[in-house]
Amino acid sequence: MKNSIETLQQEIETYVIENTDQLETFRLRFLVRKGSIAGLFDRMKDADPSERPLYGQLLNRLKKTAEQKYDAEKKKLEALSSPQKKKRIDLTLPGRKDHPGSEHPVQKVLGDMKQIFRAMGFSIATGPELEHDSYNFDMLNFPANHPARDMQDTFFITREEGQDDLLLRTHTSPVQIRVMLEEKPPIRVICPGKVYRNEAISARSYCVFHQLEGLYIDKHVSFADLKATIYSFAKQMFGSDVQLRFRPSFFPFTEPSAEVDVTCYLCGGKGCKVCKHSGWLEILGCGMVHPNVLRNCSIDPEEFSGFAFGMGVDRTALLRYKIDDIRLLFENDVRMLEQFSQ
Ligand code: 2U9
Repeated sequence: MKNSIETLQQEIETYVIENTDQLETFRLRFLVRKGSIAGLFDRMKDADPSERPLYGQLLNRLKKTAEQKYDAEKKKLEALSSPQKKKRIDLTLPGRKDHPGSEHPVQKVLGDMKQIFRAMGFSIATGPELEHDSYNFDMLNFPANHPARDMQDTFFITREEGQDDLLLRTHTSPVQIRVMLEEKPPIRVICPGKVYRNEAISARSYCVFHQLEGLYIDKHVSFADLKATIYSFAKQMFGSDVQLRFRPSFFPFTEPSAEVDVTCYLCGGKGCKVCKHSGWLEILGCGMVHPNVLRNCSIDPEEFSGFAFGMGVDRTALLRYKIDDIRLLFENDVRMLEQFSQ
């Protein structure tokens, strides 16, 4: 008797009901007056009286299982077939809002810069952000005691006696070194990317920022070529009415070197808070590639010359989109990013 109850219990639990016919077969098999559960109740009278309470309990549980399964499966089948519950598409509903993401303000500015240089015949090169000390400093003619090499300014990753240290690049110039080592002139590349400096973080400066540098090497490249390229770039980028001025400067990797200002494109050169009432905004640094740098890359400075330039991208993004804190560019807060979805 106990075995029969257990076998039936298992049969009920594993019984597959996928349609109304199977549901009805289930009902007829187990739940009707002449079904198998009722049959077992009838057999109770032949059992040992001392065991009847236990069998009664087991049979009641069996009956309950069958009834619950029947009810649940019936509900499921009804839900599937009921016309109101069937999923119908309401074509009058407004569409769901799309969240396609948006281009980051820095990428928008970088995109414009790249486009201008691409049209002038520059190709784009990228390289690793984790760099060798030699590519970041030595090959670029930085003297051994240059302050930029200081732990205070540069994020060194490894520093081992007698080995080339690894660091987070402080400019994208090592990418141009890699290009010069691999390709022969003429070379005309721009190198956009992230760079790292160990600086105090504030609304105006951050430990990571974006640069775009450029390099042009060929026979007879002159400072006039540099000026023409920068003029063309600045007028396309900041407005055809901006004026430029070149101020003498110094970088280890260029000689002569200059810094370039444009008339403030926010106040038209009249003077405002952004240009600190000077009427000018500094946009980039540039110069003729130092002969030592060419030599370090096995390019003969007697045969070839070149110019290079470098600019920060983030400040232009801040000014263009009226963002007052550089940190907002790196936090990826969707409330900020959503504002650039057009
Ligand atoms: C090679 C040779 C020369 C790249 C240059 C600058 C001048 C420059 C700064 C602008 C603002 C960096 O983002 S910033 O802080 N850059 O002033 N960069 S010339 O010169 C090179 C690069 C590579 C092989």
